[in-house]
Amino acid sequence: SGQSDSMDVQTGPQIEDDRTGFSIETLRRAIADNLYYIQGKFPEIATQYDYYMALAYTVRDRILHRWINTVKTYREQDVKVVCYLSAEYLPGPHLGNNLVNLGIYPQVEQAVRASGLDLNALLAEEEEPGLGNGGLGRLAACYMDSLATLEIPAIGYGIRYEYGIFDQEIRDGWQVEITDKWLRLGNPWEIPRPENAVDVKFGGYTESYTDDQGHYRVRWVPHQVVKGVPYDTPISGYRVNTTNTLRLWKAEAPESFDFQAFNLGDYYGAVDTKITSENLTKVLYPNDEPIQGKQLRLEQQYFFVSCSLQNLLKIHLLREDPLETFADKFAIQLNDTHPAIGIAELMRLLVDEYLINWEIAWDITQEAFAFTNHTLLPEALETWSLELFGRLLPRHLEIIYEINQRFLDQVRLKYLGNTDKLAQLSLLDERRGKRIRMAHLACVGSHAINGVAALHTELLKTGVLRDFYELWPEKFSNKTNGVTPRRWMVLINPRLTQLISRNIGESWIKQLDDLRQLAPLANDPSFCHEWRQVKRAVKQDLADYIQTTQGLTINPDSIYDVQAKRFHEYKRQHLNVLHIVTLYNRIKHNPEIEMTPRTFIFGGKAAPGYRMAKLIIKLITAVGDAVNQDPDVCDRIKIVFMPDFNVTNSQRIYPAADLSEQISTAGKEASGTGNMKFSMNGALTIGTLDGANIEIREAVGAENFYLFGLTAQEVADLKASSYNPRAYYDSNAALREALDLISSGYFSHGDGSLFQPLVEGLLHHDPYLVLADYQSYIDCQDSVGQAFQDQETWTRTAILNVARIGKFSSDRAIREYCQDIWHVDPVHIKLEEYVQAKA
Ligand code: GPU
Repeated sequence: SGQSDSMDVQTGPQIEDDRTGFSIETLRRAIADNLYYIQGKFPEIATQYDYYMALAYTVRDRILHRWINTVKTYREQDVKVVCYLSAEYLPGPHLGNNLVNLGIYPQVEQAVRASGLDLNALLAEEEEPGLGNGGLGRLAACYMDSLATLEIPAIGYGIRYEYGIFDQEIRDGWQVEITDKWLRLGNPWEIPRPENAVDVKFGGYTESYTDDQGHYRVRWVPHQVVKGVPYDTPISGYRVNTTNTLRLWKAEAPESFDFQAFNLGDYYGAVDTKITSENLTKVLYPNDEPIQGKQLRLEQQYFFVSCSLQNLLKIHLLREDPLETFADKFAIQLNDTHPAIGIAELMRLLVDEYLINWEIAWDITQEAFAFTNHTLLPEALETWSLELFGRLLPRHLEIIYEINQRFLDQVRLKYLGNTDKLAQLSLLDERRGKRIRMAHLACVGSHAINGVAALHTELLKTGVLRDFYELWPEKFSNKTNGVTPRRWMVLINPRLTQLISRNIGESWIKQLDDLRQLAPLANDPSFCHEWRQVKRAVKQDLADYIQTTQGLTINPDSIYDVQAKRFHEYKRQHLNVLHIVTLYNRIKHNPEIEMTPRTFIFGGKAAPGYRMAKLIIKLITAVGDAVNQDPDVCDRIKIVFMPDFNVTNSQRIYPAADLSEQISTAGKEASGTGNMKFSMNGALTIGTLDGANIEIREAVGAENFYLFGLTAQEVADLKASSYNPRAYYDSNAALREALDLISSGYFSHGDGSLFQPLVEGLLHHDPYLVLADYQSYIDCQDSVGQAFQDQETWTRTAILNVARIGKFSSDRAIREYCQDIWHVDPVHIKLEEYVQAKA
C-alpha cells in the first residue's frame, strides 16, 4: 500500500523532506502521515474534514519553514516593522490562498488526486474566520497579503473572537442570524503562544506617589485583570519566503488574580472571574459602521490594543534597543478609531511603567502612530461617554485630559480668543453629555492621517476633520484602497487567470499594471471570443451552484446584475429594487415588451438591530417570490438572494458578474472595495461619483463606465435647499407606480403595512436621496440593457476595464503607505535549510 513507502524510508533527512518538500509524492506521503499522526485516523474512517486537516497541516509545515526564517531574520537584522492595529480581519479561507502563494496548487491538486480525493471538496471543508463585518476587515486582510508579498516586515494585531460575524439564513424571506462557531472543529492555521501572555487592567482607581528620585508618579490600581493570550497565524507572501504574523488575542482569567478568593474557599467566585474574563473576546459586534456606547466593545478595543503595545515594547526591549528609538523600529497604523485608545495606552506605558518623561513619550507616540479614517457618516464617528470611559480606564482619562490640555494650549496660541475653535477641536465633546471623540484623539496623537479614496480624503479635509486639516495640512494624505489580485483574481477565477497569463505572461500577478498589455487584445476577435467563453463558463458555474443550493434556474445568457455588500440605506439596495419593480411594471403594461433578460443577484448581511436594512432584505425576497413565479415575466427578470454573503461565498459571485452595482449616495461610501473586485473580474460598473468609483472611472475611461446620479456637491446642495422627495413621486409616473405597487401589499400577500416604514421613509425623509437619483438610474440601466445586446462591444469594454484596473491592487496602496507614512523597506528572506538550522 501507499503507507508502506513511508514506513520504509530512512529516518533523518528524509523526515525533514516530508515537511518541506514540494514533490507530488512527498506531498501525498505527508498528507497520509498527517491523517494518521495529527487526526489520529485511518482511511476507512476518515471524513473529508479529516483529509482537509491532513492537507492543511501539510501546507502549514511548508509555511512554518518560511515563517521561522522570517521571524529569525527580522530579529537578527533589527528591521523596522509595520504594526497594523485592527479590531477586524476577514482573511477568508487560508488553504487555497496559501497554495497560490506558495506556488504549489498544481502539485497539491495531483497529490490529493493520488490520495483518491478531490481538492475542491477539501477546500470547501474550511470554515472561514469571519472576524470582521465587511470592507474594513477585508481591507486589513488584503493589506496583510500585500505586506508579505512586498517583503515588508509586518505584524497584524487583532482580536481572536470565538464567534465571528453571524451566519445568515433566510427564513420566510427574512434574515435570521446563526452563531458562527468557526472554531468548533479546530483551527490548523493558528499556533497559541501562552508563554507570551500579558495582563491587561480594567477599572479601579489611580493614586499618586513620589519615587526614590523624588519624581511625581501615578499608579493605577485596577479592579480587574484579564490575561491576553496570543494566537499566531502565518500570512504568506506570493512566491516569496516572507511569511508575516497575524497575532490575535484571546482573553482568559489570569492565574493569580483571584487566588485570594480561591484560598478563602470562594471557588465559584474564582470560576466567575474566569467566565467574565473570557466573555471579553467571545463575540464580534456585528455592526458595520457601529452604534455607540457598549461597555464590552470598549473593553475589547482596549484589551487588544494594550496586549499589542505591551508586546511591541517587549520585542523592542528584547532587541536591547533604547525606548527612545521605539518609533524608528515600529510604525503603528490605526485601522479607523477602534484602536485609537492605543495613543493613551502607549503614553501610559511609557510614562507610568517605563518612567519616560511626558514630552519624550509624546514625541515617540506621535512619531509611531498613523491614523486611517474609513467613514464620513457622522453617526459612525466613535465617541465614549466620560462616565463609562472613566469607570473602565481611569488612568487613560487622566492622560487624555493632559493630552487635551497641552493640545488646546497650542490651539489657543494659534487662534487667540477663538473659543469656537477650541470647542470644535477639543478631544471632549461638551454638548450631548460629555463624550470623548476618538477621531480627535487619533488625529492629535498621529503624525499622519489618511482617507481611503481621493473624494473621501477631500471631504475629510473640508468636512469632519476640517479643523485638524487647517491646523496640520501636512499630516493629511490620500491612500486609495486596493485589493489583492492573488485572492480576488488568481484564486477565485482560474479560467480568467489562465487566459490572461497565456497571453501576457504572469508578471501581472505581482505588478498589476502589467494588465495594460491586454488592451491591444481587446481588438483581437479570437481573444475576445475566448474571453466570452471564459465568462460564459464562470456564469454557468454560478447558475449550477444556485440550482443546487436554491433550486432556482437562472439563464447564463442573461445579464448578471449584482449588488453584494453589507445592507445599509446609504448603499441604496432599495434603489436597485425600484429599478426591478419598474421593469416589472413595464412588462405588466406591455407583456410583449423587448427587454434584455436580467438576473438580479443580491448578497449581504444586515446588522441584527438595523430594522430598515432587514426590511430591505425582506423586500428583495418578496419581490423575488412574486417575479420569479410570474409567467408573464417569462424569464426576462429573475431575482436571486444569495444567503450568507462572506468571503467564501463572495468568491463564486465576483467572477460571474456582468454588471457591478456601486450605487451609494455620492459622498457617503468612503471608498468601497467590492467595486474593484468586480471590475478585476471583467464586470462593468454602474455607479455614482462616490468613493473609489470616481477613480475607477478615471482609470477605465468614462466611456467604459455607467455613470448616473447626483454628485457629492449636488447632494449637499439639495439637502441644504430643503429636499422634497414627495415632489419626485408626484411628477414621475413610473416611480409613483413602483412605490405604489410596494405599498399596495402586492408583494406581501395583501399586507399593505409591511413595507410602509420603507415607503413612508422615502416619501417624507429619504435621507439618501433615492428618489432624487431614481430617473437618472433608470435611464442609465436602460442604456446598460441596450449595450449588453452588442456582445462584441460589451466584451471589448470588459477587457479594457481589466486592462486598466492595475491601480487598484493593494500592492500599490501598500507601497504608498510604506513610502509616505511608515518609512519602511523590504527585507529579503533567505531560506536556511531546515536540516542545517537544526544542526
Ligand atoms: N467601513 Br468606519 C467598514 O467596513 N466598517 C466600518 O466600521 C467603517 C468603514 C468601510 C467603508 O464603508 C468602505 O467604504 C471602505 O471601502 C472600507 O471601510 C475600507 O476602507
